Amino acid sequence: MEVFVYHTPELTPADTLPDCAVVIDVLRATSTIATALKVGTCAVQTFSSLTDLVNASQQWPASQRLLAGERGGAKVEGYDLGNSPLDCTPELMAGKRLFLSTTNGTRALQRVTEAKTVLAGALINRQAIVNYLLDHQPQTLWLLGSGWEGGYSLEDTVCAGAIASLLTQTASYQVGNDEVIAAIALYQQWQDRLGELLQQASHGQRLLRLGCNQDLHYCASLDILDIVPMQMGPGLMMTF
Ligand code: 3SL
Repeated sequence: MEVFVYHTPELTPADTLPDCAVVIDVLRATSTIATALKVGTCAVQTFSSLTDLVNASQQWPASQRLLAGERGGAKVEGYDLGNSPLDCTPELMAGKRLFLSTTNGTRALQRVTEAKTVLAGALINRQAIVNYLLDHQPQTLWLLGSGWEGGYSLEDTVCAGAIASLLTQTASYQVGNDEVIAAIALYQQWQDRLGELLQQASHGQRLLRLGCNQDLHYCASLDILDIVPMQMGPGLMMTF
């Protein structure tokens, strides 16, 4: 088995897909997807386009849907929610379908939507994702960071390193590209100060300016959710 790290969707090879892709958007789309599923939403349907989201959500009864939209870190006007995992309470989510569009995370999910298996990974569900990968052993694995508008994101790469460091300690997974080694080194340097790293990251800074301090604290918490969000249809994330 070979593991590859790609920092952004733009850096992935154009004409191929892996057996399994773990899409990572620590701040905050994949942290939100994992949390929403953990607290009882039936499914999270993801869209890169807000228009597509609105059209699809209208096929669903109003009492059973929630619309979550984020652009530039802020909630899209008129939507029920933005993209804060802390808004995902059992009271709000239970039994509902969450329709979600974010700046980068949902776009990264779209890049690999045709892969055989697509998972949503974050620091909060890192161990659950690793357990799945060790049990299922896909031949080729991409750890795909969402980045920010085509650029590198520190927090996604540290999460890729957190996953890869556990996988490559086993005999099952070989290093597929240099980015894996760099991501592991980043994680090893910051593993005891993940909160501090997220605060230094440019998107962390953006969210701090928007008052999202608690989100950063939560998204930096390692291995707190035992949940594996998996794509069950195009863009449709459910629990495994
Ligand atoms: O870019 C994204 O997909 C979002 O996760 C960004 S934010 O953290 O909601 O601002």
